[in-house]
Amino acid sequence: MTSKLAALKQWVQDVAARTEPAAIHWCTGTDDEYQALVSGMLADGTLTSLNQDSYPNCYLHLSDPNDVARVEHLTYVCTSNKDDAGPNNNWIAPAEGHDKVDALFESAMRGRTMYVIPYCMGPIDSPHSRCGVEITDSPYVVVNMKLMTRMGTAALERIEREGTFVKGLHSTGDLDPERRLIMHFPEELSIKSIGSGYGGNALLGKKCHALRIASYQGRTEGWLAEHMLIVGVESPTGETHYICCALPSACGKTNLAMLIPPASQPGWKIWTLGDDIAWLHVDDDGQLRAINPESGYFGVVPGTNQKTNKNAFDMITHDTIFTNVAQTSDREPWWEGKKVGEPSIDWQGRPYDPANGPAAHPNSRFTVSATNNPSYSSLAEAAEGVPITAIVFGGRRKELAPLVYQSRDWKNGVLVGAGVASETTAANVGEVGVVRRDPMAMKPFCGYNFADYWAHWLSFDKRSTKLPKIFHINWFRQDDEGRFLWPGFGENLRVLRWIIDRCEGRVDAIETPIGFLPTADGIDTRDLAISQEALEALTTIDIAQWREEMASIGEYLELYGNRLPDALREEQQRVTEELAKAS
Ligand code: GTP
Ligand code: SPV
Ligand code: MN
Repeated sequence: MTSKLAALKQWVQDVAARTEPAAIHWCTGTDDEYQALVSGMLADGTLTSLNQDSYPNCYLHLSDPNDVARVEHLTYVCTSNKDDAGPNNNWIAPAEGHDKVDALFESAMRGRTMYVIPYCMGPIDSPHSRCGVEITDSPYVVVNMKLMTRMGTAALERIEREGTFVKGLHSTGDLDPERRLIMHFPEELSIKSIGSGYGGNALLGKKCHALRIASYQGRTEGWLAEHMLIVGVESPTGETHYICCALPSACGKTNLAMLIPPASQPGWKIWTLGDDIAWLHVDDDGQLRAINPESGYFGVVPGTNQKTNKNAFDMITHDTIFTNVAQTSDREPWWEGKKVGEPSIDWQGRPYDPANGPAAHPNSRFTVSATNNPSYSSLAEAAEGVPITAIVFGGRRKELAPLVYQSRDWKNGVLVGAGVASETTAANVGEVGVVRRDPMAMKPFCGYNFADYWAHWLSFDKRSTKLPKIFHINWFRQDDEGRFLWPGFGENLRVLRWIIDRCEGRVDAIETPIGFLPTADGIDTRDLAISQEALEALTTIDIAQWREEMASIGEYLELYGNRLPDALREEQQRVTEELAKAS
């Protein structure tokens, strides 16, 4: 063991001394290791085998009913200075944070195996990738990390070369929500998570490392870690544009990243680079480029069917781990919106009874390797990433936000991102459907003060000579009866095409105080089943409503006090004045 790995070994020993596992297993990431872990979990009931004829190598995990989503109220960013975490984060001083969480780790792994998982976020040879090691007592976490990250020996070799890695310590503990904490120590590049086995709380490479810790690192190192999908849109003439799109949790990233062009759009192709997280950096030519730190998907299951997302529907028929879905009588996985089969056993393992609510949990998830996705782009492995044409922000809004609009310039685009609001979803515990501010879809994930984050975003104006254009989308506008105005899913390609045409200067737009909206014929609506009224509602704005919205954005920004960048305050004031003039 080299001196660089000695630090890792020492940490593993220290953790073992505190948590007292029965055994320690260093993960290599091989298929044999995966199969052995699956067998062990099938034997002890952690996993159930699904129908191996129709769903080969698919397994079901039913989690504790108290442990089915992220827990933002139990998630902390522990910086030395409270203001560095900002009003957007829960905070405790690092020493106190360590004491509190370490107490819960005392003997937490007694009788269990402790797994040491070296992993690499991003292509294994990319200079933009970052490594981590997660220590966990959950074999379910290990198999998920195997599907979601470049895990095992190659990552350990990179750690040995570089000598640096993010330390993530995880234990499922006793799953008591009172004894659950997700703690981040960005100054130490470390994470401690206990009391939950659920995705974002337990797969520490994902939100904890690749967003909270990485966003903090990105600020000091000059890059961005974002809650964004990366998608390639190839035209019939073979021109491909790459777009990054930030949408809050359960607001359509996975679906957009692998959409299938409708029959009315012949010759168009979609390539998936990533469905949840993008790391963005400026290359030597001043071009913003993105890599996806992940190599698999932890996706929302409900709503996935042949029509909405055939790519996902097909890719989860084999080599998939399902969490908290229902089962049919012949042990196929079942969920609301699947459109085939009937539930027989619900997500809590009970005989299905509609009186108990949905058969699958609304936040039930699939875990699959990206290689299962037929639209996976080989460029997802490119060390330099892909050049980004457009950045798109969005939210889930019944009202107000139009289908799509373009910001005026970078500064205005940062305001558009900072002003994002969205209805809450089942991805976090708590009330669903409440509109809240979710700037850049990063409210739960930014590892430092949003004011400093917006300043960092604004600074890219000077770092890059080829900045992408910034847009805002909303697939979720509803009519008075609660029906979606926009058909969504594959038809969203029409909006992506408008975005690309705007970037290429190929289509006119209507200038409004909030930005540029499509003209009446701006979006291709050929063969689209949509009424003229709906289209008009989707592509116009209500100035009075927007004056209220901009005032509310102004109040929100002021929560950040004198750390708020002047440029953002001025831009909010400028738009406020434009709206006043227009009314
Ligand atoms: P996270 O993994 O939580 O970050 O979610 P996500 O942003 O990847 O969301 P996902 O694509 O999984 O979609 C969440 C839910 O929104 C699913 O139930 C989808 O069926 C639904 N959805 C996605 N795209 C659309 C759309 O264009 N229109 C409508 N009406 N629903 C959509
Ligand atoms: C999200 O909640 O945004 C997810 C799922 O992508 S989790 O990994 O749990 O964060
Ligand atoms: Mn997400």
